[in-house]
Amino acid sequence: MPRNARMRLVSIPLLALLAAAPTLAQGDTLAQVKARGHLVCGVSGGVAGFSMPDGQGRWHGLDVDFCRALAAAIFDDPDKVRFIPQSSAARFTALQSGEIDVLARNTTWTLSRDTAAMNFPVITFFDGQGFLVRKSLGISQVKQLDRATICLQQGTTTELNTADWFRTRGLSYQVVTFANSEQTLGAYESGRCDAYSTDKSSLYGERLKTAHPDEHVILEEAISKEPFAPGVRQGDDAWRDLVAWTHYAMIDAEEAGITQENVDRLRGETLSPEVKRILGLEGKYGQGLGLTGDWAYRIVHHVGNYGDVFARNLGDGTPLKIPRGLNALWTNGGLQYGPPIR
Ligand SMILES: N[C@@H](CCC(=O)N[C@@H](CS)C(=O)NCC(=O)O)C(=O)O
Repeated sequence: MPRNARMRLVSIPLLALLAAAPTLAQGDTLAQVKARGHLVCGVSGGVAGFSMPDGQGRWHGLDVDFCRALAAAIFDDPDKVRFIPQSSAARFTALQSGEIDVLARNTTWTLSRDTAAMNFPVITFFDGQGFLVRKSLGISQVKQLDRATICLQQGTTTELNTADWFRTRGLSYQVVTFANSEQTLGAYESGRCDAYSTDKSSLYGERLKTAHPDEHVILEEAISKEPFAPGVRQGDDAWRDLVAWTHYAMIDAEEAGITQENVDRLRGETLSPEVKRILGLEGKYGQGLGLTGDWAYRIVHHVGNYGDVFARNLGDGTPLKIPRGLNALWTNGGLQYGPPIR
């Protein structure tokens, strides 16, 4: 099938799904969330480090903590969130119909998604698409997957990037697609595919779910840009601001040295004007967001700064051990940069 035909096949369902969304939710999401008494957050059903329920049904991960941070800012309570798992195919309709207030689900910000029906206020994690292969294949580069069969998930950017990458290099490949990561991993493990492709950050956890993680390797290369961003509905600027500034508060706090561990102690010390503004001790910066002055303090106190959240869910102290890489602060050579709270 020519490349363009394949692209059309993949992108039309997205637009059709969005157009067919039952009732378009309207209006003031923050007011609705406050009136309801909790946030409803769309997450993935099981991506280790991003959103995954534990044995007790408690959700963990970077996306989960982002939703908890929003709840902390709004309610002073990070537990006032309901998590609703979303498949890759259904996630955008769930947002459109109002089933969820925000989509925090390892979702890549692309132009077609942004212009079809939603907004992406801020990039919370910079990623790229990778490949998991058996070590016994003896390969170290993606181009060595010429003539390979690749397992991946439907309705994702992974599908589109793979087509681009192999076709532009004149390499042949076969794709087998599945509706969720459990099926995709199952097929890869059963030997149906030579490689499992998805966002590199997801592959760290997927590899650990295999029966023998040591027998598999994530290739070094990333073949695409996958900027993960929370999704909100179009036409609600106030909610979009709050979602963006929730992330920026965590970045600015990290840059200013305000951590979950020291934030309460700091409040009693002599502080720089910048730290005072973040903690809500100077100025009225919560007002513009429809929140109290201590909104950013609440986020760090209950959930942590971005570095705390990264370390807890993805860092060296976790089984995933994902390097900060592009997600380091800009002051440390990364891309995470928060505009000033002032
Ligand atoms: N970032 C890509 C891929 C996102 C995606 O759906 N990844 C899959 C593969 S790890 C996933 O989250 N699966 C979780 C699930 O099926 O519950 C996108 O936005 O299209």
